Amino acid sequence: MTTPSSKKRVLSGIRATGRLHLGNYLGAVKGMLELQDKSEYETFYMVADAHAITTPYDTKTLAQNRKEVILDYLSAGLDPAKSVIFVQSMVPAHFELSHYLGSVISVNRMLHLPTYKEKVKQYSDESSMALLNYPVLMAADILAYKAEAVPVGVDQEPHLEIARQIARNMNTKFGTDFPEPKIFETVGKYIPSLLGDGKMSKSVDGSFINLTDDPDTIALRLAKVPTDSGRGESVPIKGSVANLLFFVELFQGSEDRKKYEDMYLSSGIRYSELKMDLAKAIFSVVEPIQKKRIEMVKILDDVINDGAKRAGNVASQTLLEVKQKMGF
Ligand code: AQP
Repeated sequence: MTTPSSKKRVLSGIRATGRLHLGNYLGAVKGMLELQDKSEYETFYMVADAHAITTPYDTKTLAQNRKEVILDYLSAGLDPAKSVIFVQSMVPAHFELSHYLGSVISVNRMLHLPTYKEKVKQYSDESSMALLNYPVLMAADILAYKAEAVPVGVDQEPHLEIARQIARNMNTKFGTDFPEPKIFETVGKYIPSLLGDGKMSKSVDGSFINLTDDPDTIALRLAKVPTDSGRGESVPIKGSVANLLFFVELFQGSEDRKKYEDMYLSSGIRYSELKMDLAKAIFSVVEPIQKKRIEMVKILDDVINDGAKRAGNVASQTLLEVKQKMGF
């Protein structure tokens, strides 16, 4: 098979299920930004609109969400001069490749994935074949570009393990030359929910802060974070207070965190003050992104059309190679 260019390829994507939150930004987009600036990488970043239909969705908002994610990408600093930015469904080779890749992984393996089991719990009446097939399509997304690095949050690691297994099986069975893709982690690889349990997630109300939130909204969301008396014999290591301290460290630094920990063990934390300072620190990170967003609307359609062509060229070449190797 033909080898990719001498540069290492990178693929990542975010589902078109709503506005990006701090978890998506810190866990995925920050890693995308870091890699697009390294000359040894060729970066492909998509909005995963076909993955959006694996959980209940609204046909009327899908088109809007698709554009919002690309706009969030551009405003956060993804640059079409450095990265191929595209819409997944505009590159049909992903879907055809997914079918071929599905032949080298077992149903049983998919049924036992923790990520699948969690989603089935969340959407028990609406868990579909598309949901079960999600990791195979994700493997196709990655392998279509023979990507070696995948900047995503750690919640995606079980899916990457599937992609590696599929790559190995394809190489052994059909003599393809897929690299085994590895996660590219960031400092914010796991951003916890504001509510205390689990990760920050678009589909869990009260768990997230969006990149597009204004200062009042951020303050309001933080105001709803459950707290305790602010004082105790040991600093909580899990739950919403522990998460607040994690956010303080992330946005204000470890010295501020230490200050609050000392207060917890002595005079007590006044959460209203902590939350006010934290809201300001978070807004200072998202404000420049929000300002850039207005400008980016002008180039959106060109980016989408150009990205589809550039991604399509690479993905259809891989598809052709796979089909030949598999006897089509
Ligand atoms: N809390 C998080 N911390 C770090 N990274 C995160 N990611 C998501 N949540 C966190 C990363 O963001 C990227 C996009 O994920 P996705 O498109 O699969 O969306 P998601 O994981 O489905 O995001 P949500 O918010 O949890 O959406 P819903 O609620 O719709 O399922 C991935 O790289 C992911 O790791």
